[in-house]
Amino acid sequence: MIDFYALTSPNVQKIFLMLEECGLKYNLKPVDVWAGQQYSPEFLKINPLAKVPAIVDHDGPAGKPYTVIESGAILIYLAEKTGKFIPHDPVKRYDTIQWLMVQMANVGPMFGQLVHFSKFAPQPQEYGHSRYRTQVLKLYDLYEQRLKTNPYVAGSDYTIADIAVWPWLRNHALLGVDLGKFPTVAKYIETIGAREAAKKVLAILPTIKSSRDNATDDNKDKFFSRGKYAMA
Ligand SMILES: N[C@@H](CCC(=O)N[C@@H](CS)C(=O)NCC(=O)O)C(=O)O
Repeated sequence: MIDFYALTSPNVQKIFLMLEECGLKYNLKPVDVWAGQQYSPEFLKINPLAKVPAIVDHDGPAGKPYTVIESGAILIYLAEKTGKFIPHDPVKRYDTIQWLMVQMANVGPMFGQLVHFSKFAPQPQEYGHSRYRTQVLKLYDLYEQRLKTNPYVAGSDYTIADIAVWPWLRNHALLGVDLGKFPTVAKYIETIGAREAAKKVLAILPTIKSSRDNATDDNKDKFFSRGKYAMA
């Protein structure tokens, strides 16, 4: 059994999708990061970085419990555990890992910053908004070009590189991205969204309680490391 520490953000959705795709059993352990629960001493023992997702696999390597943090590492761990969604062929395998890293190193941080500067920054942030919007649009274009010649991000197979990027690409409305300009990405979002596992994830997400919409100012400051929590 796997303990899955989660809320509802795109990085968490990747792990929901992977667990559902692999048919793995899991105990959902909600961590309301908008109420500061990521800083509880119990959770910090699991992830000293104070972020979800994290998993504890009670049947880890050598049959012992094993903790994994960072969504990209969790996807690789679960793919290797099950032998699913990571090809054995070396070229396809490294194509998958490369495209997983493109998501982790670029899509997550840039999309996340655009959401921050458009929805959460305290006043209009023209420079931050323009910079991150440009980065996000460049990334949508990267996937548009890539998917014109490949059905899936890493090539011919549906892999953890797709499981990693789908939750972010489907966030186009929140990001203010006009999907009409990226028709191949639009079709790809729809194709993955039609998978049984994805439909299950979309049904689970609204059932998870989060205080995101009524977080206190203090919890927001703590979450964003600002105000009295700023260190510089
Ligand atoms: N690179 C990490 C990012 C995880 C992440 O940013 N999680 C957010 C989800 S909203 C979080 O837990 N934030 C709480 C905090 O920063 O205090 C991953 O891919 O797993």
